Amino acid sequence: MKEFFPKIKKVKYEGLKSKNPLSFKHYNPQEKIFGKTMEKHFRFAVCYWHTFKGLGGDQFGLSTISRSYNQGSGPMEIAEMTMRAAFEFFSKLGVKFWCFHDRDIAPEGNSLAETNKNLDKIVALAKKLQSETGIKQLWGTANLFSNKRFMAGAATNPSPDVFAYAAAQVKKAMEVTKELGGAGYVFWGGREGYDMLLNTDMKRELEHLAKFMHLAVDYKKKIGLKGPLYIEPKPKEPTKHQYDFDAGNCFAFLQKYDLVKYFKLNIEANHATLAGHSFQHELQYCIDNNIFGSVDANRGDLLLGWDTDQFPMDIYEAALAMYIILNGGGFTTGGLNFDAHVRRQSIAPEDLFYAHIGAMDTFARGLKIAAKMIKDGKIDKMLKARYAGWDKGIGRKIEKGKVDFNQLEKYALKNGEPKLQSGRQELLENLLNEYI
Ligand code: XLS
Ligand code: NI
Ligand code: NI
Repeated sequence: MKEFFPKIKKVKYEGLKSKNPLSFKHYNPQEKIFGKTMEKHFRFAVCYWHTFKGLGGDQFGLSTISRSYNQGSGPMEIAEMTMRAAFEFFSKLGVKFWCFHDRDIAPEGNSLAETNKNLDKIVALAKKLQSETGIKQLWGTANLFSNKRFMAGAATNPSPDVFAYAAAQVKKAMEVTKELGGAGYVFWGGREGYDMLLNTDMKRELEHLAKFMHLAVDYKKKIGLKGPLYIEPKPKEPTKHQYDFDAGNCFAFLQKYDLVKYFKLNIEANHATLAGHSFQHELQYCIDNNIFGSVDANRGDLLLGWDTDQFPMDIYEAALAMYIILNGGGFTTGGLNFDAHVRRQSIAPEDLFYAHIGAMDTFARGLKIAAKMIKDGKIDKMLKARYAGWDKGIGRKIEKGKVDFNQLEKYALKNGEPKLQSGRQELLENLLNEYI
């Protein structure tokens, strides 16, 4: 069998002493943390679009990267070679999951029927490779944003014909996900948003979006697709105002349209920061509201204002994220998908490995640091102490709904000025640095 990464052998855990850049220094899949292997903690996934279809193009220039699997006599041959290259990559890297959009893996034909046929052919190959390698699909999704037919949205398009086309595409993508045993299904509302309100009936568009989601729920039940549906929030890009702005905004939408029980969220780090939140904020918000599902791990750039989708190499960020995820009970059906691409100057095939190895090691360190933070318990103790007033006396009465404004006024008049307590931010930052 032809190898697409002939210079790369299976990447192994070699520990800190190793000088081999193609080895893990921290990610040891079988090492247990809190009784669970690292492999199970993370459920790492490689994304197909950036890793195999991203070739370094940007708004100012075309591709910089050429891959051996991207040269062939036609789009179907390229699709097949890319799929084989992808499974070679997953196996050598040692990840157990992958994620893809329908259009990443197979080209569009001249009609929807032909497109579906192309997809079926490649899915059959993917299924075979999955069963040969034991690698599974973390989630499936449909690309409802690249083709020009979706320029004004998919489910929120002013035209019902586009809505119908998008529905047909999602129907098929859900069938494919079922066929491959995917553990979930993602909706990222690529073009679901608007650029100006003078040409947009926002209320109607959001109602259509809800309708679309209900139809998806019905179809999921009908075909017995397992795992949750996920919404992936993002505040802007490609549209100026995306409807799934952030976790809070998605939760309001899900509640208003009676969809909460079918959906969880897929939180992407770079989308969180674009929305003016931290990655941790979005994770905590989801956990607190029981809508935490999966993660698209990446990072943005402080100096750039767009979705740079860089590999997550920041140990602080990874530690804080893992602290929240661990405290929240960890992943169940979801996992950690690297929605990230190598920079356009990183043109060598081995750069794909360096990127993923570095990111997996970063998260492994994050996990170990988070486990130390939890075991030590100092941070949690300080947090609890800060709210201790609510466990007794007047605090307890308020929480239990036992007092009204009159009684609270009486209490305030009698007790006078509340005693202040320090928030201890610097001390906490020092503590965090100690764990790191
Ligand atoms: C784009 C999104 C996209 C989703 C899947 O910004 O992150 O890649 O994860 O459609
Ligand atoms: Ni994403
Ligand atoms: Ni993104």
